[in-house]
Parts: sequence; C-alpha cells; structure tokens
Amino acid sequence: MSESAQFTSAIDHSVPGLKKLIKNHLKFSLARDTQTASRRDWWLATSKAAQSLIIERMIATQTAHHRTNAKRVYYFSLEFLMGRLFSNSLYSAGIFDEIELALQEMGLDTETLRKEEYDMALGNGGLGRLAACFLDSLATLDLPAVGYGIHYQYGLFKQEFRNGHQVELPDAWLTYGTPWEIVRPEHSTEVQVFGQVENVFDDRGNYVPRWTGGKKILGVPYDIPIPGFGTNTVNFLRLWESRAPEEFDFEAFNRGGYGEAVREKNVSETISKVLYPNDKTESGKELRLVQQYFFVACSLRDIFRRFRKDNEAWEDFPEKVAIQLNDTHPAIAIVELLRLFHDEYGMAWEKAWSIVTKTFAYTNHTLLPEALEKWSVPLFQKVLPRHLQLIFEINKRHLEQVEAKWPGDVHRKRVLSIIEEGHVQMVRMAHLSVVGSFSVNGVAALHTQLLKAELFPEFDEMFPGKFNNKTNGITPRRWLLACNPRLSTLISKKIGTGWERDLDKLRGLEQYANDPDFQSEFMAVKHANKVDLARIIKTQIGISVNPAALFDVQIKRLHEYKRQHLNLLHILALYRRLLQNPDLDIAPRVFIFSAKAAPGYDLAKCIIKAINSVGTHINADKRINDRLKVVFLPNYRVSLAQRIVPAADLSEQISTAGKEASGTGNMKLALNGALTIGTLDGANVEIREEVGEENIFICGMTVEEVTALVKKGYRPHDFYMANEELRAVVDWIGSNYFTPDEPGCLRMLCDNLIYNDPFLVLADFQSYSDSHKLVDAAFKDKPRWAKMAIMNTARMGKFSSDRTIGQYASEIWKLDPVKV
Ligand code: GLG
Repeated sequence: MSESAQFTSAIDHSVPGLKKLIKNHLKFSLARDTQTASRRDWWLATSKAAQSLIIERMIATQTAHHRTNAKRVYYFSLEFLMGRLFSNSLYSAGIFDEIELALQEMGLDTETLRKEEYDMALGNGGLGRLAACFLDSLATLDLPAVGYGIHYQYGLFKQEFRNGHQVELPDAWLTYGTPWEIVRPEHSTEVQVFGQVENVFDDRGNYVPRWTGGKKILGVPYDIPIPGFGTNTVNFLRLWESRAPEEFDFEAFNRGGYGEAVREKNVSETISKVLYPNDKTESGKELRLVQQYFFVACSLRDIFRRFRKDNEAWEDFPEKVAIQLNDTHPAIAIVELLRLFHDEYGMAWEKAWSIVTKTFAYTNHTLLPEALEKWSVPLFQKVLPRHLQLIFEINKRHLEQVEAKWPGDVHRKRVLSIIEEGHVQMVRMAHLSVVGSFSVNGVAALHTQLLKAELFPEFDEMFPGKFNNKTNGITPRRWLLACNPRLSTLISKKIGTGWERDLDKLRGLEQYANDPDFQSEFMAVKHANKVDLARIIKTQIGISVNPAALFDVQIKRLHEYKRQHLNLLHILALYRRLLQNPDLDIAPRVFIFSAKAAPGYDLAKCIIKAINSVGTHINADKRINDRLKVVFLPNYRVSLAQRIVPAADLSEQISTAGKEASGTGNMKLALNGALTIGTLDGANVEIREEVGEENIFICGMTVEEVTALVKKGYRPHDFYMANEELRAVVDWIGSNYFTPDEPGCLRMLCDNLIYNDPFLVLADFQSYSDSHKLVDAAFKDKPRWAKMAIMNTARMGKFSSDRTIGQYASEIWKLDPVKV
C-alpha cells in the first residue's frame, strides 16, 4: 500500500464540519462562547482549526520519514522571518475557500481575522526571510527537512517615528501566545558554556583533554509546523528556548536569599531573550556567541537522537544528515560536531573530521567586510575553551595541506588561515566555514562570481569545485497567491491554476501582454491594490495619496549601500525642478519608503530623519499640488510588505554594484508587476536576463566601473562641484531648510556625501536621474507600461524558491523527496 493511501484525515473538511471545529476550539481551547468571543478569539479558534488539519499531516509525515529512514536536511539559521502564518496555513491545509464560507456564515471574514495576528519577526531582513521561503519550498517539494533556530522572546524591534526620528520599542510577540507552536519538553536538552579544559584519563587509559566546569543551560524546543502547498508533507521548524536547568537554586536561596537564586536563572534565560537587531554588522558580543553555540549544540544533540533511532554506524551520518549553515552565524556547529565525535564518542580525529566535512554546507550572503564574523581568541577562550583548542588543531592540519600544495608560500598561509594574526588574534568564522564544509554557495550569479574572484580566490584555488551558485528565490504562495488575491484570481482565470507550484507556467501570460482587454484587467488589479494601500497610508500616517499616481517603492533595510539617500536626492531634484518650472510635465508620483535602521547605525537613522523631514515639507507645499508625495511607513515588516508589494508600480533596487549579494524584494515586486529601476547588482542582473532589457530600467555604474573608480581614487567632491543640480540638492539637505527646529541635524548626511560617500551615491546620481526620465515617459504611455508590467509577472518563474531549493536538494544535499 502506498503512503498516500494510508493517510486519511479524521477531520471533516466540509463547511459545516469546519464551522463545528472552529466553535469547538472557541469553547474547549479558549473557554469562550460565540456571544462574547472577540475578533481575536475567532482568529485563534480558526487558526487552531487549521492547525488540527496540519498536525494530522505532520504526524503522518514524520512517520513516513522515520519509516523510510529518509535523509533529511537541517537548515541552521539564527533568523527565521516568518511573518503571519494564518493565510499560509489555510491555503496549505487546502481549506481557504471552505473557511471563508464557514466564517461568512458566522458573520465573519478571513480578511478581518488575518489582521489579528502579530508578525513572527525572528529575523532582520533578507537572510531571515529567505530561510522562511526555503522552509515553505522544502515542504512543498516533499523534502524531509527541519529548520533549527532560536525561540526569541523578543523579535526585531517595533519602529515608531517621533518628529521624524526612529524610535525602537520591544517586540513582545509572545505576550498573548501563538496558536502555531507546540512545546516539546520531552526533547529538552542540556548544553554547557564557559568552564575550562583539563586533562583526565578516559576509560581506555588515555590522558585526554576534557571540557569541565562550565555553566549548564537547558534548551526547550518549540515546534512550528510547516505545511507544504498542494501536498501532504508537513515539516517543522524547531526553535530553542534557553532555561536554567534547575528552576530555582535552593542552596543559593538558603545561603543568600531570593535575589541570588533568581539571578542564576536569569542569566540562562537571557540567551534566547532577544534577536540582535543588526543586519550585517557583528558587534563581537559575548552573548551573541553564546546564542550561536546554544542553538547549534541543542540542535546537534537532537539530530543525534533522531539519527540513532534508525541507524547504527556513525559512518552513515552524511548519508542521512545534511546541515546547511545560513551564513556563518551557526558555523560553530562544525567544531561542535567534531567535538562530539572526537571527545565524547572517542572517534579518531581523521574519521571524525571526514564525517564532519561531508555533512556541512555553507551559504555566504554578503561580501561586505563588516559582516564577516570574527571572534577574538580571548573571548572564545572564555566562552568555548575546548572549541578554541579544536579550532587551532583544525587550522594546523589545514595549513599543513596549504604547505603541501604551495611549499614555503607564507603569504598564502596567512590569507588562508582560520586565525587572523594581529594585536589580538581573531577566529575568522567564514574561513572555518569554508574549510569545514563540502559546499560553499553564493546567492546570485554575480555574487558567486565575486565570492570566488574577490573574497576567496585562494580558497577557490585550493578547493576547486567547492564553490557554487544558488540564485535566491521567493515563495509564490506568500508573495503572489496570499498577498495579491486579485492578481492571483486574474492569472488563474487566464491560464488556469498550477502556477503556485510551477511558477514557470506564468509564461503563459506573455501571449496576452499586448491584448488591450487583458492589459486593462491587469492594470485594474494594480489600481485596486493601490487604492487599498492609499487607505492604509491614510490611516497609518494621515497622508492622502492619489492612486492614479506612479507608486515608486523602496522597501528594505536602511543601509548606506542600498542607497535610500540616492532616491532622496532624486526626489529633491524633482521637487526643485517643479518649483523652478511649475509647468513641468511629469506624471504624478508617490514615493513610498519603509525601512528599519539598526539602533546603533547613526547615519542610517539620519537618512530616515532626512526622508521624513523632506517628505513632510513637500507634502505640505501647495504649489506642488499633489504631483509629488513622499511617505515613509513606519514599522516595516513582512505583513506590511505584503500590502505594499501588490500596489507598487516601480521597484527601487539601486545598491552600489557589487554590494547587494542578491536581493529578494526585487523578485517579489517584479512578480507582482512592478517595473524595476536598478543597478546591475545581485539578482537584478538575472532579472534583466529574464524580463528582457526593454522591460527594466538599468542605471548606474557596473561592478567594473565601480572598481575602476575606487582604484583611481573616488572624490565625491568633484562630482558635487561638476553638477549644479546635484550640488544644490546636497546643500539643501545640509542647510536647516527642512529641519528648522533641529538645526544641524542632517549635517552628517550631507558631509558624508561630499567628503566620503563610500557607496558612490554622487557618482551614480546623474545616471539614476536620467533613468527616471525614461520611467516617467514609459508611465505616461499606458499600454506600454501595462505590457511591461505583464511581462515582468510572466517572466519571473526562475525566481521561485522552489527552483532554488530544487537545486540545493539535487546539487548539494543529494536529497530525495518522500511522498506522504
Ligand atoms: C543578505 C543579502 C541579500 C540577500 C539575502 C538573502 O544582503 O542581498 O538577498 O541575504 O540571501 N544579509 C542579507 O540580508
């Protein structure tokens, strides 16, 4: 009998059946009756109803994986930016329409309930959201997989604006609980940190190093089921919460009283307290290293337990286990696995290391030097003394191989070493990851090319074939089906369903790109989405915008390399042109920003303030008569992105060439029919290849041009002096014109541009500004714009994360699907 024949649901999926199920949850899980239930109660009860169906399938899936002793991939990530799970669960459980009807009959609707859910924001940006899209695709492709991470009590901070400045507030996402997670105390596990290394006799009379005296921490797992779309597979995401092993230290209590006893507990619980809010900068903080070690150590013990249930020989480990490291954040897992085999199980070094290096694969997400993690040797010594010894031994053996390959080449040894020499020795986690993994991948073609040529040329020479590319993708379930129901319905009406699991099918829309009827239907969808967004803008920040205007969107983390300030300079240039020539014929525009800045990143926060202040001024200027509007929506997060993306006409992807590894927002926006204005950076290069040059606005310097300019010695002041309009707008920012009540507050931005400008904003200004003139002309030509927009949606098939994950599975993990 096949697995699928064995799986039959015990739950009644009919509308009356679901109504009953929801009401039962309301009553028995929430202790509410239909009369007094709040919207939140209904949302919870409906979520729990969907969750019941999903859990049934999860049990069947885990049984199937266990019974077939399937190889699994374990995705290790310090971040999972999940967003809301409600719509996704209903779609994946295959009950979206039925629930809608059931709710309708009870006087409710999914749209209203959906808003009750608090975003699960356990990530900073692209890296964390990629992990979430990958989980969705893994389940949809029936691949046995578990995500491992941290159950942060506080996710990424909430952002508010006060007088245009960013203010951060804690994100207490768990205050009222979540219906999606299942705590698994039976799988709790203990790990240690700190302590020292002593030599002791083992049970075979060998005098060996032992890690002793550390602090014990308990890891308690919380599971979030991850349902696939259009299939029975349900994988799970396992997040570890740290606790003190003993709830309460009675000895300490008797000795010193309550304070001391609780203090012990607090330290342990601090580990999973809060997500570090920095995207790409590592602060070298002890707690961060402890977080990293804590979650990988718990996860490896969990993997061991699962492996041992179905297997005997450790040699088979790589046949059953592949571990993907999402950036270097979990890289300490390489050393921990070695330590477990070698120290705890007494396995010979060579054998242990051979298993380790057949198990791990590493994804690099950025070339920015400030993002490459390094830990000082003294800090390592304090937190993980035995791991430090092992790292030195790994490095010694690694450098022996370098010596064998390039005898006497001191320079090569220095650049390839895992340890960076200097005033303080540092452990380079990227080097450890490359040495300890069998695969290293970049996240877009250009990025991988630069990774090999610029960041790791010596490693690429040493390990030919280890480096490979896996261009990022996004899940079409969230980023089209769920976020843009109008467009999804139109697409399915035109080409049928099936594109949700096979995004290449969207090519079927191409033949209608010139069809005036389809063009008007497509643009009517866009308009309706813009009306929705206009309403959100009005309620959120009180600004009225015209849905007929061009919605020009830049949504992403605030970072200098992403160049929100380049966008701002162009806004000011347009504003100035309109003031000096009131008859200037431009299509009305609404500039829409949303972005969080790392709390300690002053210049990024200054850019937020600048956009807000300039925006307030322009929006209030009657002379402009609504031809320009600038809105900055606070608290950017996944659920807000899901409202902005469907309403965008233009997608700003203007990072300095060579700096954005891939970008994934670019894919979401293009999939929803926004045209891209962008540099030849990251995945923009491949987006251009797919949509065709005529359907994208490329501007700015190429990587080669950037490199040449920097080599020659970039002097932003020269560009500033040579361009009258540029000089005027930069000076305008630096003056107190837009911030009369806070004199000097934008000075740092202006000075940075004129005298430093590390991301070549001024050098790219003219090209960017010229490109916007082409955008303006294209937008005024309605049929042309419609055709271009349709072409973008039609040609985004490549950027489904199903394609990406399919490549990881076959080319890196050697992983087969298991049908449930
Ligand atoms: C990175 C990069 C992005 C990339 C994302 C996912 O900066 O360009 O798309 O990871 O690979 N740290 C990031 O956000």
